[in-house]
Amino acid sequence: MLDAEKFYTGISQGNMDEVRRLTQEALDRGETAETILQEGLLPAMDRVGVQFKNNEIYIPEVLIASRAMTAGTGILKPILSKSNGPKAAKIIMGTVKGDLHDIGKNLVLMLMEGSGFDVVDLGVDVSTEKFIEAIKQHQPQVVGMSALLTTTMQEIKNTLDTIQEQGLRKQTKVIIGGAPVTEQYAKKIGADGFASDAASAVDCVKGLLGMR
Ligand code: B12
Repeated sequence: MLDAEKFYTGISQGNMDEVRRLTQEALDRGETAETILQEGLLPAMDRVGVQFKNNEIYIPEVLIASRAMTAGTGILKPILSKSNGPKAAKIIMGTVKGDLHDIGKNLVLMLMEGSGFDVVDLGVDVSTEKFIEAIKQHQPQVVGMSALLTTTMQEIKNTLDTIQEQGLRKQTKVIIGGAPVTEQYAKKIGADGFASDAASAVDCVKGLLGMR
């Protein structure tokens, strides 16, 4: 059993060493990386998110909590992104312009990599121009865009429209996600796929590429 409370304490206090230790200890006990993520790290970050929303904590606390979260996911990365066999397809992904949130995007990329995809991480605050340039350079089968702010969601549409205008949609499927993004929004702007979490994102891409 995972002690979710300990993960919460470590993350909320920004204690990177403690979160690394708890993560490693759970792995050593035989817990799977998925369980540690779903029952330890993610619920802790959710609680931090609620406190942030309620103005009980502020940006500096959220920032140190997200660093501690990343310390934990860093331990899981080699496991989540380990895959055998040939690369399935190429996927590039970035967080849209004006948006610096990357924990969710990074998780999606880790699981994609672990499912055999060749991944290219464009980072955060990625402009439409940078997405277009990267599509031309890498020729990916899938482009992923992440947005965590209602104010930056519009950037997804702007970039999608430009990808369309430049005739790059024929070769590239576009999937989108992030806390404020919904299936309905994805449909409205004409994206090929949406997923609310990293595991569903892998399923969504496999479906789009006819791999299921
Ligand atoms: C951590 C955090 C931060 C950190 C980010 C650190 C980092 N390296 O990412 C810091 C402190 C920098 C930050 C800053 C800000 N933040 Co902030 N932040 C959060 C917080 C608490 C957690 C986000 C997170 O990492 N969640 C965990 C991950 C795993 O979940 P996720 O991102 O949703 O990703 C999953 C899915 O959405 C999906 N997914 C994600 N991307 C993609 C992409 C694709 C293609 C697919 C298919 C799926 C997918 O899969 C992921 C894995 O399961 C949220 C609260 C919340 N509950 O979301 C607020 C939140 C997103 N932030 C918020 C705000 C307002 C801000 C600031 C504007 C605050 C300010 N006043 O300055 C700034 C903006 C900075 C900027 N320009 O981006 C608001 C947004 C409100 C809104 N609706 O617009 C939130 C919702 C908090 C709140 N309730 O008020 N933040």
